[in-house]
Amino acid sequence: MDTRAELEATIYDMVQAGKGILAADESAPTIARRFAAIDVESTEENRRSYRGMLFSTPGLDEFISAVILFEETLTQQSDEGMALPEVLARKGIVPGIKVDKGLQPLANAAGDKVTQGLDGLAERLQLYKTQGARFAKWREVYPITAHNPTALGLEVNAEMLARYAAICQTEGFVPIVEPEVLIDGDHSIERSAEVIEAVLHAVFHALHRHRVVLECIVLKPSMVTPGKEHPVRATPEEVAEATVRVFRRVVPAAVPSINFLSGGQTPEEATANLNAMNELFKDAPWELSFSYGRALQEPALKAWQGKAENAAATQQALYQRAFLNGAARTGDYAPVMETEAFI
Ligand code: 5MM
Repeated sequence: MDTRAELEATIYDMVQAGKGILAADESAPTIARRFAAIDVESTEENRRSYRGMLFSTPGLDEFISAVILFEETLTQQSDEGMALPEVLARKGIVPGIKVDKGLQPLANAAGDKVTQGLDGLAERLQLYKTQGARFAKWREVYPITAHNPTALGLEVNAEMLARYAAICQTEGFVPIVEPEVLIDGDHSIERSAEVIEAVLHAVFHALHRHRVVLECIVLKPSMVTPGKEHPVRATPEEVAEATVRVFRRVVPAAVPSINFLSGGQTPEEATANLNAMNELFKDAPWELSFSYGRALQEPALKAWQGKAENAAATQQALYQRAFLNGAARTGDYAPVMETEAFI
């Protein structure tokens, strides 16, 4: 298969009606924080056991088309001795890999950050391909303050995402392009809209300069919401309208799928907001989907508590959130389903 055909086949498998992406690519410090919240130590065995349990959830493939993995997971095995990427692939779920190496402060742009990891990326992708990965993910992070993101931050982060995406496509990997605009702060929904529009404008300009094939990327952005400390919460309809208004201005219709991150929204908020977008904007030019980490995993982690005897409850909790977000993909979710669907 040539590279373009490989990219198209992967996009076809990743972007499916009624399905979205599970982000299970927490780096070592992040998974340690998630486990600490349930009083579980972040050992390699605990991470293997937890992720193996998630990926073996019966019926996961009904609502999940792809899973983003952390590097270590590519070489770990299930309790039955099968490589974890293979556990997913056998269910028809596409395994992918987070390839960025985390954040550093951006020099001369106080408050902004930039992601590391471009050195040797092509060679790493060649190895990851032999381990079963077919797509990659890279995250840039933008804080919102009175001064951030700076003009320099917008430019440098966009350039990093575009260089990463171009390298991925050259190696036959579909790039998930993740510009995360943080929800932290007391900013208004209007300020969030202004920043996200500027961020995406810069990102798509850079993707164009680097000749990235837009038909073969997945965009993983933040929704337009007020900051977490803003006194007024927005309704799902307000979030949907503000988000789609901005995205129509700056995301070309050639992009097949927008898979939102949850970014600190509660699982219920993330589902309701996605649902409102699909209910109100059935004519949107892109799929409006999810690539949630916390919003899919939080209830599963609470159910697990690090105990093998809670495996069935853990899988049930993940399946329920995947089911509800599957419903949100078509605008068919209702909050009442939170309690009714699985009793
Ligand atoms: C799952 O977390 C991913 C890796 O984060 P770190 O590098 O900080 O460990 C992260 O990129 C995640 O995929 C996105 O933030 C989306 O996850 P949420 O929880 O925001 O939906």
